[in-house]
Amino acid sequence: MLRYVTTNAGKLREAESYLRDGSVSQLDFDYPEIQADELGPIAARGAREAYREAGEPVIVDDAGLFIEALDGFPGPYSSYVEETLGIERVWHVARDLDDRRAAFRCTLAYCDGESFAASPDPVDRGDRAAAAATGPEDDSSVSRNTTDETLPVKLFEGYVPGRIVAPRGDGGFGYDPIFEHGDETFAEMSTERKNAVSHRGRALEKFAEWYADR
Ligand code: ITT
Repeated sequence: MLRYVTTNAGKLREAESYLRDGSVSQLDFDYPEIQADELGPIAARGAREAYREAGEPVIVDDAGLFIEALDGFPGPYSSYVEETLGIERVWHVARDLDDRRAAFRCTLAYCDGESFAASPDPVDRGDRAAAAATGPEDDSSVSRNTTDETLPVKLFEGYVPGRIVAPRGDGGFGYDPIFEHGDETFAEMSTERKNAVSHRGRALEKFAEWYADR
């Protein structure tokens, strides 16, 4: 069984709705998130940790809100900022900006302990550099399944542009009420409608296509 690794019920709802066939079940595992400027390395490291915990195929979902005029803030720190500031105050910060364009990004990381064509660098440059430094001369560190650091991980990315607005809507979760795409906020959309346009929906689409061939 494929395990969707998240503590966030909203993410799970969207993944279950997209994949529909009951092929995923939640693994409520709070993997240690490394500090990084990009989502890829965080998700890749998380997928390895989660695979070690679960012992079966896992997908880790790391997402964030990137506000253009704030150089991508809160980005990979979105979770911390939601917990500390809260979305109302993120709206207050964005309210005075001339340009309120923003984007959601999602990176899904898949790991099943097997060898496959893993995502290339710079996904986990640090891990592979470390493996290369201690391992043999050839590039077998990419495909061998010997240590957590060398477990292959496949990444799928999704992106959706929008803008920050005053909170509207009761659906969704997290930053959805302050993120407008078209003339609706994500919190005003049904799960299916959000999945059809969202960062997570796009990443799930890429994953589902790849997984069907696996
Ligand atoms: P897990 O790590 O356990 O999956 P999390 O909620 O901490 O749960 P992230 O670190 O990926 O997950 O999320 C970063 C923040 O972005 C967090 O505050 C989420 O609520 C928010 N977020 C992620 N996806 C979102 C979405 O589709 N709509 C609105 N907010 C979202």
